[in-house]
Amino acid sequence: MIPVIPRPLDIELQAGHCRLGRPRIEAAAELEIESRRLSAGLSDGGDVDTNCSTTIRLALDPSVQHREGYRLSIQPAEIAIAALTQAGIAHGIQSLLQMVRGAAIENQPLPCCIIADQPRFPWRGLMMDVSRHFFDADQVCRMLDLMAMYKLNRFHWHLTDDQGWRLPVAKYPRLTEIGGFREGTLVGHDKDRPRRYDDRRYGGFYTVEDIRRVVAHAASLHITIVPEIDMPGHMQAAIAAYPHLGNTTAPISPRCHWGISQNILNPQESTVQFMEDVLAEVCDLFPGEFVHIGGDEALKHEWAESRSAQDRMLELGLKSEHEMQSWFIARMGAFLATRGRRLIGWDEILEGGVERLPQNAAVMSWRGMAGGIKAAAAKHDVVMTPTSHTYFDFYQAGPQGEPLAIGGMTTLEKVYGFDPIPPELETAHHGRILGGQGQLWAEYIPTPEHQLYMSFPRACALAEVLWSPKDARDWNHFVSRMRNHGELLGRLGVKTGPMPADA
Ligand code: TNX
Repeated sequence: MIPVIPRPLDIELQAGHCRLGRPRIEAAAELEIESRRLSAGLSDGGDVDTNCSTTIRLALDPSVQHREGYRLSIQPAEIAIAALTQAGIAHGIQSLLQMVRGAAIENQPLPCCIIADQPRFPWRGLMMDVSRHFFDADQVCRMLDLMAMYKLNRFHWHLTDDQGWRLPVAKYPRLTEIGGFREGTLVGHDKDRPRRYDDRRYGGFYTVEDIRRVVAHAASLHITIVPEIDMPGHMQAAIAAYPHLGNTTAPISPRCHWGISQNILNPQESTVQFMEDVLAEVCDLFPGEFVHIGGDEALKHEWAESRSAQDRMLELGLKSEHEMQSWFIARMGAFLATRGRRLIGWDEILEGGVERLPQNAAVMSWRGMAGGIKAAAAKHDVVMTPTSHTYFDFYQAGPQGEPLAIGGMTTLEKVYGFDPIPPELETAHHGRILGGQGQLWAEYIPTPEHQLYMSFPRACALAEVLWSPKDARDWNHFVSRMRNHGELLGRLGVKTGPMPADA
């Protein structure tokens, strides 16, 4: 068996074996980064037989059809990876490295074969919340490396929330100075009463250099970053820093427990301007097509209670607070369009009417798939992120014996059974489903080690769901391919969650 995850599209096993030895890598100059990564990967791949020597050739090849596809050929004395793009070469290298490391663990030579591979979906993502708990640039880069290993290619970076603002904004420094720190953190579960806090100041934020380093590292791995500035709700930290963004005069500070804040941005033109300034800096820092503006869980009580918010609603000719949220989101979409970017938001951005959503905006469907189905039918691109299958902050086992989590239960097998194309979606709209992603909400994920524990092995299952053809999916086969991966991840310093028992 070829122990590659995600399972390749097509594998032709051949007679014979390849003993790698100390391979020579031949690659054109434009594959320099990939070639270096292959050589680094091989040197930590385990014991090599130094008596024989093979050549590994990397080459761009226009006959490979898919942008991210590759062909990997393993012959007794020569290995070749061909692809249309650098990204395709990088994916081929990851497959080869998994095979080499698996073979080293099992003390077996590589079987000769020809693999022809390409992804099912273009958006194969992982979302990291760095607000509830802060994860520094090194940890982000580490996660990017692990994502690349499994061919995940979208890193959704949830940079701001009620509990902490982590993005440096030159024009509004108080966002990080004030919004980046809270006075304490909840101890135990948010549902426990009375609530207890550790009373320790907690926080942090990235520097511009941190962001640049992460963006460059992601680019070298062919991962696109999708930065998120969550608005108009989930803005308590920003309102604490700049109270004129809010609806009341009550003093507030960044939130110390979890759950949904009542604080929401006010709908005044000055606030729109402020957020445009923030997004302008986001566009300067991040090169990707999409900018995520959140839009989730924006409670509307403050708008309902505020005289000036109600006046504004009238002035704009809007009939409800939901319509006002849609108006706000549309303003952000229009601004992003002036920068050549597209807006993406959580499915609440549909609540003021799908017709109010800018036509090129995309939707992330988290409250089940219904929002995604509706958006796709209205010709919006969709990323499927339902709580039922993709919330990696939920328990993966237990709960007895597992570290405290937010709740829920998303086992590895459940993730493996996810399909981003719901059966009720008409075939004509299938192309609107860009893919899916896993969510690492961090209320109950306090450390980098714990973040990796919650991510793996579930991210492996998700990677296969998003890359491999649907009819190639086979739980028992996956479980047997997973066998080496616990050890493989262990060698990279990842302590995973429970691994599947062998079938
Ligand atoms: C809902 S999913 C949220 C997050 C929480 C998460 C916890 C979404 C768009 N919003 O703010 O962290 O639940 O599972």
